[in-house]
Amino acid sequence: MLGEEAISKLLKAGEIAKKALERATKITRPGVRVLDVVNSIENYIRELGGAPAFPVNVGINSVAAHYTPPYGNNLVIPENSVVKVDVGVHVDGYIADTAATLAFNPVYEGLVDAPRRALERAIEVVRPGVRASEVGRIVEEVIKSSGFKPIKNLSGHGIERYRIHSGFVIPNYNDHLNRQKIGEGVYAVEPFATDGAGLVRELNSITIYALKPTSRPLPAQVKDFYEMIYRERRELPFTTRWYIRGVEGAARVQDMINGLRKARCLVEYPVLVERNNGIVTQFEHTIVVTEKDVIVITA
Ligand SMILES: [Co+2]
Repeated sequence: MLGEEAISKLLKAGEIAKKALERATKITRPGVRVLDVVNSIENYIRELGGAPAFPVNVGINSVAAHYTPPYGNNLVIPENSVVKVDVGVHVDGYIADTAATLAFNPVYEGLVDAPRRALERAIEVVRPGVRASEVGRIVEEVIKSSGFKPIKNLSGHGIERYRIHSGFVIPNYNDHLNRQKIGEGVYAVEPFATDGAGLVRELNSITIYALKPTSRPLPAQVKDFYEMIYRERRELPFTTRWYIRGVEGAARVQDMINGLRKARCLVEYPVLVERNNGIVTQFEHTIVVTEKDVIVITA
């Protein structure tokens, strides 16, 4: 059950996420440093009274998700690229998640348009009692009829307080094995399309992490670091650049990450790339479903 307070915080998170994504689409262009984009958006989220629900993700070309630039990184948005920006905002743990794709070459117009229209069509059917697989069926149909493939191993998701992925999966295809039905709650719908294989694989590179609670006592070297992040974020994703103060600090924070991994209290999110290096496009909105209403809080 979503109470009045929860709904008002969700609406606020949605409003901030929408504004942050709008700013992202204005400042993201070829030649701009990706690190400057994410810093600007994350600061803007804080200025507006929210906090990032996860580090701003920027996926260039075949990178589908889970990349944020690390501290000091000089990656620049390339000419003719396709860029996805995925923004999450939380207000007191209530999360809004939204994404859009920008293409800097008109040849990609169709590929960008496919998940945008799939999202529009999918949102129209979301209401209590509808199967998640029905949403997926529509996403698949729209993307395939545009001549592209949906990415099958990426999906939309239920959202709970301080939890980006509740365990509820909204597939991007007609997944007959998924018997879940939409009920009252918060859902992110996020169609991904590609001209590649329609699957992502993990790279070795990791820039996004989350804490994993443990019942065992934490080693002394990582205890303060763990507790500082847990107080602020609980199990919401974070990135190391948020905690680095200067180049010397970078080595210290990396030691902390290694310590958390060793203590088995770290979740790592490898960068996801299209299996055939196809170009990937994505749009995403967060939807609040109540008994009476279906509200797209990021639109
Ligand atoms: Co999402």
